[in-house]
Amino acid sequence: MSAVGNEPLARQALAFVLAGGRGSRLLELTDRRAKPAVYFGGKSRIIDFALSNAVNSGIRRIAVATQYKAHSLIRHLQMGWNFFRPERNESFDILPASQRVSENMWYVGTADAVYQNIDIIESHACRFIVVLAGDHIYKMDYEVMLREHVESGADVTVGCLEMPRAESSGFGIMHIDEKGWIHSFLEKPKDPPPMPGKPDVSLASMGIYVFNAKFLFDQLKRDAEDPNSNHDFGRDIIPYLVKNGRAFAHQFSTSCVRSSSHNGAYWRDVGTVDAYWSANIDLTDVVPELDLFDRAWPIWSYAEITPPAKFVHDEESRRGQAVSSLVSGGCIISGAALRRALLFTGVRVNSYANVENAVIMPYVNVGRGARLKNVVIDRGVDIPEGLVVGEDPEFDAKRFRTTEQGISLITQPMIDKLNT
Ligand code: ADQ
Ligand code: ADP
Repeated sequence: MSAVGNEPLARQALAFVLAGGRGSRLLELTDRRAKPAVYFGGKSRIIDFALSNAVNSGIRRIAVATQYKAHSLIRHLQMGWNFFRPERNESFDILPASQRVSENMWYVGTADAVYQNIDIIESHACRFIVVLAGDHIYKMDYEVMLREHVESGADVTVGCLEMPRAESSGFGIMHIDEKGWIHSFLEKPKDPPPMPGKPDVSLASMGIYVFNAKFLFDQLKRDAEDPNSNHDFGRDIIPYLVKNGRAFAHQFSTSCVRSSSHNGAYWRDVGTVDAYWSANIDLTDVVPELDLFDRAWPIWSYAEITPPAKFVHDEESRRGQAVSSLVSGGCIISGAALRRALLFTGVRVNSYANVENAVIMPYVNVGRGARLKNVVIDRGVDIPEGLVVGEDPEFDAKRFRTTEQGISLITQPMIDKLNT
């Protein structure tokens, strides 16, 4: 075997992370930031999962395409992910839309986001391009997928997983043969076809792809000249290759996770406020499905230096505690009681406050005596003293953004309106 043959395939790959989408079903959470920049899990942002997977898999060349409301995302990437060194054959490129081909040109679709940066990617002379979405929560070893891609001899390998058919109409749905070759691919079908013998299950694309680099560049150039194309991987490139090329399916399973955790093949598209709330609150379970404490597969991030979380016992109220909760650095829980709460950095909860089933983003202040239940609170919100949320659904719906599951999303403009 040649020297190159012994090298992990990940070291011959560039990860291209698509991080331009808004994620509009997250409502006000993505008013000011792109979905990949939304906070998750107490210390991270959503994009940290795909980037950590890339780094933990051994990939050392990463490019991130940004578009919608990218300011906080770019700041996060610069602060937290700026440790790649060209002299070690590493690179980290942030590629904002509208600055490349022409000044007015935004990325039309996901394939166009790669196409517009082809010269930069080509300059890294990689053998494989791993296209990733920057908006999913999961742990996955892309080296396993790369190996399958090489062994099968495919032009493209698509990551996929089984999913309840009823929940799968927002995904690319495929049929594969017993060897794993993809025979059909429908992007977001209204009535998703089931897997053979499994009427309630469909095989869904995770929106992640491995290509041989040269092959991808040729396909992107072909696609760029097609006037009928939307220049999108899911709508154009993948369906075309399923018909005209060799497209292989890589099935996401526990064997794709090289880590000591018990969590199996955890994957979430936290696309709605309900899904976002649940995935965060699940982390307060005794043994959560997603193990953030797993040192074999750390989730890297930009972390502010903060003092430890502090719990102040108030003699009068006899409170000052959080149970079944995750509390980040810089938080002060003073004379308040928390249950099943996830607190990001720098949150303050003041005396007599009661907080339950709550996801609270950085630097929120919860005023004295507030009672908050089933909430997601955006960064920096100042919750007034005595505010009650989660006890009267009709009243909540008038003041805040309430979801099907009865979660209230609270932002500062909503609080400001209470007083006018
Ligand atoms: P969607 O997730 O709906 O479906 P899309 O909206 O294109 O596809 O987003 C894919 C990724 O690209 C996201 O991470 C998003 O942030 C980013 N993105 C979107 N537009 C972009 C742009 N113009 N520039 C840069 N980045 C952009 C896709 C596939 C489906 C698959 C699902 C899995 O098309 O087949 O099932 O992902 O979630
Ligand atoms: P983060 O995603 O880091 O929480 P912020 O909540 O500070 O970021 O804001 C996200 C982005 O929105 C910022 O990077 C900034 O560009 C913009 N922004 C922040 N506050 C305001 C505001 N009050 N009005 C308009 N834009 C804002």
